[in-house]
Amino acid sequence: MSNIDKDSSIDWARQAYEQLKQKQTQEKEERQKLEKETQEKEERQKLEKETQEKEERQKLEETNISDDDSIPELGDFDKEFTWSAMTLAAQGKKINEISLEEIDWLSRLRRGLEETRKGFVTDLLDKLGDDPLTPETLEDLETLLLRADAGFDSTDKVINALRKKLNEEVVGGEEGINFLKDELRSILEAPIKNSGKKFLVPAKGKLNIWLVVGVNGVGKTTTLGKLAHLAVSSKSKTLIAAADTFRAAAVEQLQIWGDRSNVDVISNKSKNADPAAVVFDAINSAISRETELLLIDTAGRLQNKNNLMEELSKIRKIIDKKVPNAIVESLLVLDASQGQNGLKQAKGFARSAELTGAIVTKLDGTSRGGVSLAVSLEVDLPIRFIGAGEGIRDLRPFNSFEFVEALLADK
Ligand SMILES: Nc1nc2c(ncn2[C@@H]2O[C@H](COP(=O)(O)OP(=O)(O)OP(=O)(O)O)[C@@H](O)[C@H]2O)c(=O)[nH]1
Ligand SMILES: [Mg+2]
Repeated sequence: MSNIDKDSSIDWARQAYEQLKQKQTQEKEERQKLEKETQEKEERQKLEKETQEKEERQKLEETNISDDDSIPELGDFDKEFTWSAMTLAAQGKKINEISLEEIDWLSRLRRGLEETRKGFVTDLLDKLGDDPLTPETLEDLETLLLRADAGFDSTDKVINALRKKLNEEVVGGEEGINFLKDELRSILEAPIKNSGKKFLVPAKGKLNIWLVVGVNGVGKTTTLGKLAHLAVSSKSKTLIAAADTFRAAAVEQLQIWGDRSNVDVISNKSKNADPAAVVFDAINSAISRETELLLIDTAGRLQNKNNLMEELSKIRKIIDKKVPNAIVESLLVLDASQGQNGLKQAKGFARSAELTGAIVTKLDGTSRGGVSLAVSLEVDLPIRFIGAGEGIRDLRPFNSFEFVEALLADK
């Protein structure tokens, strides 16, 4: 190798060295950047989880604070009271038979349905006035029913009946409203009549098992807590099974509701406990305690939808095998604010969860209360209870007369 050659080879080598050095630095920087990003992501996730857990804890604590909201108080003698009392009187109640619980609930229901009513009835009543019904009012009514998420089938049924009546005679405003109320009631009543039970109450001296099912967040656990309160108020020996073992805070949430009504909760706090095993234990306890009503809370979300249905049928098998004589109800909880989506859920669950009834929650603050009609007509499910608020008293047995009156209440 000549000197020049040697020099240029050193040059070449230096350049190569520099290049490698640069590459190494670059790679090192990239590695550091990646490590930093991963670390930041992990920290962010940790923080999010902590915030979420903190929020869940806070929510649980808040539920705990408003502890004695189980006893209603008599409010003012106002329009709300008068309306509630008249609604009870219209069902044949005598003055001395009217309870504060009923008045309190009707006022809450009326207030709860305000949003649905605003978008639906107030408009209609405004348009109608005292004038007779016209084909145009029917068109308006059609739009309003659909907007309240009553669904196409219910809307068609009501509009066709009204149209038929209108073709036969002149229908005054008030008469039209009364006819409408009858039609709505008959839709809601049909599945209740088919079921042979006007109201769902636990049979005395027997084991009744109510499975509370539904997609996540619709209000299953809250509803179950309120059901426990209702059952205890009507002196049924009650027990709760915490079969939602998927969500970490579920047992704690249920325990709070159990404490509020003085009802024991059977649970298994270990991670990934088998829900069917919890139900098995709960049935054993129910038998030895001579429980009349066993309420079972179930998960709303699992890894996928098939798992959820499989889990429900596994629970059901345990019940059928262990206590074949128990009176079992499978109650689907529906969030009214989800409107037509709830209808889809109902159809899905009806296929695989042997549903016997529905509970419509969150009727307060939604304008989609009409979905109750769609569920009755299209899924033929009797609505058994309705919830209109987060408090312990905000759930009552479903009464189609009161529901329709509250939905169509005058301003
Ligand atoms: N406004 C209102 N909120 C309600 C009603 N029922 C339940 N909620 C609220 O809805 C939220 C979810 O309720 P949960 O009872 O935890 O629902 P869940 O179906 O058990 O949820 P998962 O167990 O996660 O599937 C809570 O914040 C409840 O307070 C109701 O009738 N009205
Ligand atoms: Mg729950």
